[in-house]
Amino acid sequence: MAEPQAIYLKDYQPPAYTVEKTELKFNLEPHATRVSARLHMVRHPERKAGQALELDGHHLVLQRIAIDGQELTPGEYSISDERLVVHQVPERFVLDTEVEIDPANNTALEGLYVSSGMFCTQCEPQGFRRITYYPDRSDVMATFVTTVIADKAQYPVLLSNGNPIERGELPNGRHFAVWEDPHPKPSYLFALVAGELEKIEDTFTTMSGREVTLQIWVEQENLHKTVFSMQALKKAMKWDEEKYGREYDLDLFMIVAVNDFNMGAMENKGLNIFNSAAVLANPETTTDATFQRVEGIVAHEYFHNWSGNRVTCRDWFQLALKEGFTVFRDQTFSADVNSAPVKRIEDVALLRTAQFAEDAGPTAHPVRPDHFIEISNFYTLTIYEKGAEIVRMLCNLLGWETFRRGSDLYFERFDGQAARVEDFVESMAEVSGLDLTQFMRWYAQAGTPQLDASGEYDSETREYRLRIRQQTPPTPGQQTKLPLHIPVRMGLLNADGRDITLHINGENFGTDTVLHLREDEEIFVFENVDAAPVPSLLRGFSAPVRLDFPYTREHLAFLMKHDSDGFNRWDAGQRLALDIIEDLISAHQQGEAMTLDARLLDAYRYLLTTPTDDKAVLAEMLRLPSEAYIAEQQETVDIDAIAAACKFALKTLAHELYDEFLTLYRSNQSDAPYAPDAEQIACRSAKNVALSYLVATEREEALELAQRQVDAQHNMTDVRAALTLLAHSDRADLGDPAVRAFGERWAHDSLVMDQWFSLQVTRPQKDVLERLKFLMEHEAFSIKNPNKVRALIGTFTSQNRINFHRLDGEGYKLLADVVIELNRLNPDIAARIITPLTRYHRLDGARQQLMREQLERIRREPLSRNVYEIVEKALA
Ligand code: B3K
Ligand code: ZN
Repeated sequence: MAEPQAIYLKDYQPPAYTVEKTELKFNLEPHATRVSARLHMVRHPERKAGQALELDGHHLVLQRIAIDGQELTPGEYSISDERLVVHQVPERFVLDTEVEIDPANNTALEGLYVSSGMFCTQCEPQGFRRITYYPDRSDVMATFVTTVIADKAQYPVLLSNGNPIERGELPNGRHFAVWEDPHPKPSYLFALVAGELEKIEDTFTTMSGREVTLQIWVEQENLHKTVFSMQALKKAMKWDEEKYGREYDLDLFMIVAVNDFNMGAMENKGLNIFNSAAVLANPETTTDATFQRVEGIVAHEYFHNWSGNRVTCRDWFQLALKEGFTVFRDQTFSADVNSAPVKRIEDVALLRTAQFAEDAGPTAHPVRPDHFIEISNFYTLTIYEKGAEIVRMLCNLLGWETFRRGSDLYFERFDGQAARVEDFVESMAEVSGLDLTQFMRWYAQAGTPQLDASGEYDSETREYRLRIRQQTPPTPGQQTKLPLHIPVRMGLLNADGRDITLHINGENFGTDTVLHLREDEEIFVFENVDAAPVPSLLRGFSAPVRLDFPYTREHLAFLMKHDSDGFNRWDAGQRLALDIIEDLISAHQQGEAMTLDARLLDAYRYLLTTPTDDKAVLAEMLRLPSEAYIAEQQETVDIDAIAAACKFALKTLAHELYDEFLTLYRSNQSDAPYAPDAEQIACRSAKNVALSYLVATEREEALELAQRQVDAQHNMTDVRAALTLLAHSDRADLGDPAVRAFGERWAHDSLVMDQWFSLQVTRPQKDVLERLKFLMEHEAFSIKNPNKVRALIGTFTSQNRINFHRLDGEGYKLLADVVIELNRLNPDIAARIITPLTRYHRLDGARQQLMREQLERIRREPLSRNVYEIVEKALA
């Protein structure tokens, strides 16, 4: 195979010919679907006349081609696996093609495929070229009319984008439906669904008084799991009107749930297609965390209607333009309708573990990459989460009102167009008058900036001097970095724990301000300071950076209690725990006995005994930093020492504070009917965190509480939490039967079986890999279903660090086997699931060697572009 070639942003050119109107006709058959396309095309005004017409088309079988009604002879065009070239075309013409495709054998789940007997599509980023010949790029925006024809008995429901305009019967038991989407859109937003589906329906009246019909289409047995998503959709529609002034623009909005789906969901115009795991929810089967995830994803896809669909991306290098902004929008929505501080804590925790790791690893890339081999590999935490942090920084720099005006300007100016990152940032610069030139570097430089801060108090001058240095580490292909414009929100606390008023250059900045760091190093001088203060830095996590300050443990305990910024109170607690766990890690490495610094106990005792009305935040504060987060802080990662230290810290806290945890557990018990609302979620979260400590003591009483919580079957959040604790304990006599019973009870529910798989492969026991292999033979498992692969393999390799990194290399070998198989079936999933194998650079020599061996074994296979690109980077 020829080596896949990279594509560069600097080579961008508009297409030679663009499409104004697209008419499609699908004659659906699982193994032989006929797709006819009539494209009304015209030369792009910026491209010179007389050029050949090049269309994308991935492994299509051409049946017919005509221009302006004239069939072409074979000499007039040429075809390869990826392209159709017509050597000569007029300035304006109508192109007709007909191709045949095989959706039933489409295991890549891109383009048109069959999932649980229904036809569905996934076209972003480049799936449409698997359906028909087309300029499959986001800067070609056309209106669509789509006719779907299928067997009526098997596929009674026929859906596509836009509004239904006609339907009827055909001979031989077939029927048809015609859909028209009046909003010009790129091909990646095309969607089609055909199957035996049922719907729930509701309506939403927009702010201008139009009534929109809302439908959620699912398999009949899932109808009872749609109510929550419908509510979430309505909330999101209302929120986008109130917050951003954005109204929905069609008379119909549909969501369809499908079982085989590579990602969470897809924002196709008027017809969002969802992974069933991201839309179906019910108290009996769904945990609080999943309810919140579902709500966030429903909102995210809906918000794309403006940030992504009405204004789309000029090219795929601009992916963060829609994803960063839309994630920021969904984060703000979730914060508004749930616990805002917990939402921020969760988002930052994800960023600091997973995104920082990506930014420090072999696949690090800028939020706007300048080249790629396979764009599907760039649906990453960097594009999504760091992209959202950049938009958040802009919002904080401008203030909400001005940011909103910038957003209005952007939507108005680029409506119906394909835009670039510059267009968004320049809209923000224009409304605010700010110079955002240096800020643009956030999009261009990969790597997480490191901030080193230190403070000095001068009692003579009554000045506090805060020195901050910034430095972004080298990343692949980017050896040197320029200083960024970094907003550092901060305050200074006096000895009583109160914020003091900040004076800089004689000016009063109140008690909380944003410092603008622009140089490699800057000193900020605060005047009129009575005594040495404790700085609270990077409040609300005002920039996606690592920040070090030489805090003592006393400082951290003090900030944990007193900081007026809720996020920084949590973060101080995390820093304190991390610092103390790092001592335990050293002790373990030196073969010494571990002892837990009493300051962590005191901090926990304080948290457990001080009344609070924010139980959700309390629960977060009681959680120790994750092993993944701790690993992120280490130069050389010692998998075993981290696990031993965490276990020791957990058990010590649990034994010492048993009564306090028990009180917390008991005081949050409730028999109230389940609701996934913020107040109940907070109680369950506090209760289940308490239970995790109680069970860590292995006392009979604690195990009984867990057992009773499982038996009560009150809701899935409680059952899953307690069952996981039992299954992970050393008490196989309790864990095994409970796990077995759960598996039998839920054998009919595929989404619950995913949870059942996950909770078993996160067990710390040494035989877990063998159990995993056994579970891969289970009838509920299928390597072709991405949810199953994620539940078993993904969960194991990313969350069961100690067993994945077994020293005999069996964990790595298993992952490589799966990657090799998926490389053939579903390259997108193969290239995602491989990630843990690429993160070997900071491990010990023996493990590095074992992991590289597996990567090299994969490299010897005939590889998809997806896996090729990742493996090449990992081994570079
Ligand atoms: N835009 C889609 C992602 C599609 C990815 C395809 N490989 C989901 C989202 O971000 O809303
Ligand atoms: Zn998105």
